[in-house]
Amino acid sequence: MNEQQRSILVQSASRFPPPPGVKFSYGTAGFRADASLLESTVFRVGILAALRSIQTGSVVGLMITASHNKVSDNGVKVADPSGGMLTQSWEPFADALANAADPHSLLQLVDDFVKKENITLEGAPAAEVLLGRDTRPSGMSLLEAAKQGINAIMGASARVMGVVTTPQLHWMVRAKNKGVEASENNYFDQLLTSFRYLLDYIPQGNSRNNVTDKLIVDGADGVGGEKLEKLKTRLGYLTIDVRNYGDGVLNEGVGADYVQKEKVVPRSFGTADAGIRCASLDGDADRLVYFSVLSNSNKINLVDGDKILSLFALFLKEQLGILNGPEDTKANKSYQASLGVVQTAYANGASTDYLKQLGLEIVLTPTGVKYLHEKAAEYDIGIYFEANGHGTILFSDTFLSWLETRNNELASTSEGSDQHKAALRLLAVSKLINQAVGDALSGLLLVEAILQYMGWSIHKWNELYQDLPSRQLKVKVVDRTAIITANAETTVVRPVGIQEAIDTETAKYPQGRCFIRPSGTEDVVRVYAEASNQEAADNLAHSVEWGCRGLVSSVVMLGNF
Ligand code: G16
Repeated sequence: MNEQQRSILVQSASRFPPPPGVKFSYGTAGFRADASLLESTVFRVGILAALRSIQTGSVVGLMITASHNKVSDNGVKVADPSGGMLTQSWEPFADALANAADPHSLLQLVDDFVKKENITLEGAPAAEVLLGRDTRPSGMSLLEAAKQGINAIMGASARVMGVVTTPQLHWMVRAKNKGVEASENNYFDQLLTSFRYLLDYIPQGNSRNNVTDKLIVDGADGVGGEKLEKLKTRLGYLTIDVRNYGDGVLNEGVGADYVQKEKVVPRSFGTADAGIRCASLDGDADRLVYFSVLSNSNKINLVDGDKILSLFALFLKEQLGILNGPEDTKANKSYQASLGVVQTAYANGASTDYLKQLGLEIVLTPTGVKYLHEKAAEYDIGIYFEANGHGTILFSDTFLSWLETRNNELASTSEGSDQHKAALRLLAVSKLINQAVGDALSGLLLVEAILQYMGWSIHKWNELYQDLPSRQLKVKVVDRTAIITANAETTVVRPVGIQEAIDTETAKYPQGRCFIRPSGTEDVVRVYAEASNQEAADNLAHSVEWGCRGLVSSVVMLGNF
């Protein structure tokens, strides 16, 4: 780094001193904390994003959001040139940068890092970072801090995309690096065109008349509701009633996280909505769950991420089957696409059993889209979903180029045949569903198109399998980092003794399953329990929660279990 660059860095950093006594960690989805603590962190992530853009010679993204967290929190994460999450190899640098005590230690860190990564700052091609934020009031000043961080690296510039959903920003980064204009209009166009394509290829008999065209969506009082309001005016078919799109408090008694965890109706929904298909987005619209309201209480029938995954898996498997044609002609088709499913330990046991029965390969990873996405990318078609509604479908380049060729062949030899339509549907899905990250808006349109295709109501969909009763709780402990897990978070390896205690407790319940893990987005330990009936699942979760309350640093009060 030359002297001018060094002095710009030190001067800018001195305007953003870190809050004393706070340790930041790039967790499940970037940095998250009370918004008042985040200015220095966001500024420093701006520096990191600019360096990543210079190193890769591509556009990267920086999103300011705390997604499902409460409105007073905020957060920041980086989208890599592919549109996916920041490469994990840069996370230790992000941690070190966020925790550097003063501008000179920050300068030293940057100096060491650019040498280690062979990043040449002098004469580097212009770097660009797309900046987005959700609707949190703290977002505006944090966006300014991010801009200053980016500008502190010579040759780097920020392009403000404004208030966008997290998946929109990821989509824009990916699009820009593929030479497509990164605009909201283009994003909506792509979604709408592929959605209409899918509707055009619904087999006769499975007609739209079998499914009600009405959908009610809870926008979590965040950015997703606002965007859906815009999108729906261009949909043509499907009446969407968007509720909670900005008047109330973000994520308070609303949103996908609330609905999925509490299993009750969100604000503005009630028994008058019983029987209608409903969906809920989270605060930055990267999660989606469906539900139907029960007629006699505030309870719901939840259709979670596992069921969305199952619906997608069923549809894609069927389309691949049609495309391949009858068994005896398979030899001619040369390409058997691999279809894989990725879940986490939160996946309901009944969903995993169902997917196994479909004959699918299932892989488990730790919580966090960055892990699931990486695994899903190993297949020709990789479907990943967390039970909380975060997920997407990835199509490999190899498979897509084979599919394009096959589609062209079919168009000339048997246009309009079942095989040709299956090829067209698969291509449309690959364009509709966000290839960068889980996206509630594109996921919602795909669900709607598949329900139309199947001629299914939400109730019929929900009957694919019956969830095992489960309960999720969160516990405040003294130090959640004292808990270390292994085996995709299903086993606690430290503190020693706690896993045995959980196992002993779990063994008391038929079909019992239970695990604990430290959250990467909130200062809590999460407890998940599943059992043959709701009371048993609740009891198991509560007794393990009670045991966790005894976690003091690395000392476990096993007697509490
Ligand atoms: C983020 C991640 C998800 C994860 C969720 C909860 O979601 O993107 O992969 O499931 O946090 O993580 P944890 O249990 O570690 O707090 P979001 O929607 O908040 O960005």
